[in-house]
Amino acid sequence: MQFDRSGFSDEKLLQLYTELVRPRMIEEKMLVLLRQGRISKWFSGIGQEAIAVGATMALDMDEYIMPLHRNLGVFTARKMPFDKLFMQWQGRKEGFSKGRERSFHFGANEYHICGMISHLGPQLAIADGIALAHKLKKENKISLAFSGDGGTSEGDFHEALNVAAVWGLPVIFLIENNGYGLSTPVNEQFVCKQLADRAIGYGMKGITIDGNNILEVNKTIAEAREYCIKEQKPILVECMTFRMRGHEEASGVKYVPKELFEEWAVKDPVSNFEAYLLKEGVLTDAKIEEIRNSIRKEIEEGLDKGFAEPPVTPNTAEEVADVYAPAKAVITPPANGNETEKKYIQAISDGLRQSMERNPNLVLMGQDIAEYGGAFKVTEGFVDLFGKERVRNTPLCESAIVGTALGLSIKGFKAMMEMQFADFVTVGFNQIINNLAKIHYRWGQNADVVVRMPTGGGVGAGPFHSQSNEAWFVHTPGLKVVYPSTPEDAKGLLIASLEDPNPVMFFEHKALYRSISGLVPDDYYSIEIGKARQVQEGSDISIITYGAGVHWATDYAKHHPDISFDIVDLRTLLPLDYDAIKASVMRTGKVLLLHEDTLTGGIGGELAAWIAANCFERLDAPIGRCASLDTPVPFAIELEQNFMAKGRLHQEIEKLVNY
Ligand SMILES: Cc1ncc(C[n+]2csc(CCOP(=O)(O)OP(=O)(O)O)c2C)c(N)n1
Repeated sequence: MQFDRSGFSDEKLLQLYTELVRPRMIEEKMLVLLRQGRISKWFSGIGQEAIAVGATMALDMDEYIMPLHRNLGVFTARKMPFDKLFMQWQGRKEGFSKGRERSFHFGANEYHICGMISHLGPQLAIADGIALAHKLKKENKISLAFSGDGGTSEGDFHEALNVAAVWGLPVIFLIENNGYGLSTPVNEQFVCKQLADRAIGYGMKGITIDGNNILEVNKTIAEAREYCIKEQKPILVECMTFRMRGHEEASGVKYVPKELFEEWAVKDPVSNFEAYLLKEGVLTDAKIEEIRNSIRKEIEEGLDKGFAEPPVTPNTAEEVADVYAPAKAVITPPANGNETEKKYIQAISDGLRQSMERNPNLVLMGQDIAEYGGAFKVTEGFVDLFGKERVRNTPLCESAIVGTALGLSIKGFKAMMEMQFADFVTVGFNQIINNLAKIHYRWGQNADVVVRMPTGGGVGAGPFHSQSNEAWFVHTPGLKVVYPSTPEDAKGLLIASLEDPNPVMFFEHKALYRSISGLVPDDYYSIEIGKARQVQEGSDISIITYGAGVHWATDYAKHHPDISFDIVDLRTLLPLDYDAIKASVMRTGKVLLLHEDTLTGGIGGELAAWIAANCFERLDAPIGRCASLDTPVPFAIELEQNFMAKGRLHQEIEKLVNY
């Protein structure tokens, strides 16, 4: 292995050596503990340490890194105390995630590390968001994200690189090409010659280097950093290395030919660097002993503290409370009483515009939302008001944009992403469900992101432009799900969603956009998330509903004055307003749960269970559910009408009346 020490002082070389040895020694100790049955699982990075350490030490301490499961060297080079790290791995409360996350699936803002989720690829787009924050603030900083060779096959890899290239984001994408993805060798993973060649397809620079040579890694990443800052562009760096152990210790290494281990053992990053420094006279045997003894001591002390720490005692209230970032329940009333008649869509646009005026750190992203004004024109004229930096057309890549929104949030920005249609959320699903929703519970980082979801049918748009998919998100702790039915609520709730530090899925019914009007306060105001609206009080039948269902119910009530309806517009589906639900049931004793979403697994089922458990004595009839057919949403208008819950409303109400 050829080392080139030009530009490296003796002091720097010693520092690199110490940081390189530390993860190796920790891992060797962990492998012993694993064999003794004192720890449960270990993903080894032995043989790859030069990449994590060399890269981390080329960055400023306040530049974010998105590491993966083999990058202990990132955590140690960022000076995370070993005892706390060990407690993290052991699931202790004093670790970095209060015992909620395993191994390296955690982050810590004081160390500028954003933790991975198991899905690997989603890390990359978070780096885009962080780099975008640097770019918007004109800071000379970069972000760095890791991927394995296996991870490069994920769509998230492609999307993140493409966004970074198109937007000119200072990101270093670093591939650790260690020959295997679990048991899959690289020739079954990709057929390009080098993974760095993929950079060409994204219009960015790509280089391949020896990942086992710490000086080469450190120098390359330092230069890449300068390049990203100066050119305001991303770069792809592929580090060739080898995984000297199994995917994780239990998986074994039977699938790897023995010769490969022999070939790569000779290229070991630690022993080669040590030998080089001895030859250069930078290290002596005594100095090596001194460094290793000091690390050994640190490990032993950390283990003593870690093993002494008792297992976590569950506190259910704390577990539940930490799912969400604390949200100030400040409700802003409009400053004056002026109101204007507005369509539902205008009210949304109004709320968004006023939020942009109030929050200079709010960034809007979505397909065609800039000059074109969005598929439904919600952001028409916004570019002129706020500029293209804050009103951003995105490439067609929902997953990367949700990830970018999270990256922005980590840097203190607020982000709104417009799904062109709610149906397309499926391709951004993982980032929403697993990153946005869980991140606060996992390691205390919030996701200050609103995803706007033009939803619903009734407009003859077929199976992929008509779905009601709110129930998918209601089932995900950590999200808030808001679904207004009137212009006034749409504006006030959108403002509240943008003020809320938590991720909010904001559903806007497309069929209401231009069909519903109402008086809307002119000023900025917010409406509390989690509070239902009593549309009308009555004594015969409760209709508990939301979205288009509110209009179906009120229309029905208008045409049936002989029945006294109590209509509740839930407005927020997560968290639900159980007080309002209960109060309504208490007034009537007969309940119909109405939604446009399909029946099975819809929110009506959850509400029915809750009402049965909490209002049983007051019920005078079985709880009714009126929902759409359990089929995809058909295109032909006759079929769609047949699909829609609305067509069965009369029949379901009759059942309750006649019970
Ligand atoms: C989306 C997803 N699919 C499958 C897995 C299971 N899995 C975990 S690690 C891994 C291999 C990753 O290989 P690579 O990206 O090369 O990283 P390495 O482990 O070699 O460092 C797989 C398939 C996963 N974590 N996420």
